[in-house]
Amino acid sequence: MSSEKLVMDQGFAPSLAGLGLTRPYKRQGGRRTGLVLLAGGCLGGVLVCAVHMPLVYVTMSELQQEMTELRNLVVRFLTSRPAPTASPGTGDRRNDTAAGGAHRERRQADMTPSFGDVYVRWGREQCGDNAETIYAGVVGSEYYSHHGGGSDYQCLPLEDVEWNNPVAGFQHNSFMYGAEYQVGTGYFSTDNMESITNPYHYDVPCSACHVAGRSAHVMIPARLSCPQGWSKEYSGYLMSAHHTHQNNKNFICVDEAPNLVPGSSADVNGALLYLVEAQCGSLPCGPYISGYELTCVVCTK
Ligand SMILES: [Ca+2]
Ligand SMILES: [Ca+2]
Repeated sequence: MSSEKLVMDQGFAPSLAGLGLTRPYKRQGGRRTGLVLLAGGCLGGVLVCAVHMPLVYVTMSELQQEMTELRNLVVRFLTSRPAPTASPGTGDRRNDTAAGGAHRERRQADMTPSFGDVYVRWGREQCGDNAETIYAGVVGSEYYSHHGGGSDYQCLPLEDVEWNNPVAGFQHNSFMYGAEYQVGTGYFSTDNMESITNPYHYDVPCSACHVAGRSAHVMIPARLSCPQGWSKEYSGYLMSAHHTHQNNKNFICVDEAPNLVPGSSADVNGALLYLVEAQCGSLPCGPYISGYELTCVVCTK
């Protein structure tokens, strides 16, 4: 029995035929460049293997060709399988009706990842046209002259405030106060102040905003416009605490045409908001001019 016949008789070639490979291997004595020893199940010595297992001689070019065919088979097998996330129901597989198509579209829509980003619009009780107002609120933080406590400004909702086992009176020594504008006329637009022209001492609204289809936001100080490729949410003035006050605050971007909390003109202090002026010398004096009030913009992408 020739080596070629041995291969065909002992099942190796039929097993390839089952995978779609029907071309038999041929011995080519002059160009034996490769040797494949099928040793699966062979626990004996080399001679036993020689008797019970086929030695298949193939040229390297034939081996490469067979490997290409195997790879193509695997690719066809994998690409012919339906994607798990888009797999329709049994009824849909049997009958591609309009209802089945709608069902598939609905399932695909349900599984389409939705994403977005959130930011606070300081000074405005509603978000812009392209954003959803998650809630409207008022700005709060620790009292301006307290040495400790929280430091950053918060946007506290006005509606549906919820408590959990509250105890009347003060026991815990950390506080939240409302915030007031500490800025007079001449900077902010009065477009959204009703008939009021001076925002000084008025309390500060805010809104939490969700923008769909965006994955990032950035507040850029000293800018009123966004870089190319970014969408402007709003712009305004940079504000923070007075530099001599004991309670440090963060910097926030307050809308250039802010709202005022109606009826809040009383000077009761709390957390305070001041415009921020540049100090050149420590900042580069090229772009930054000492005494100028810093602007800001919030951008999404
Ligand atoms: Ca006030
Ligand atoms: Ca100034």
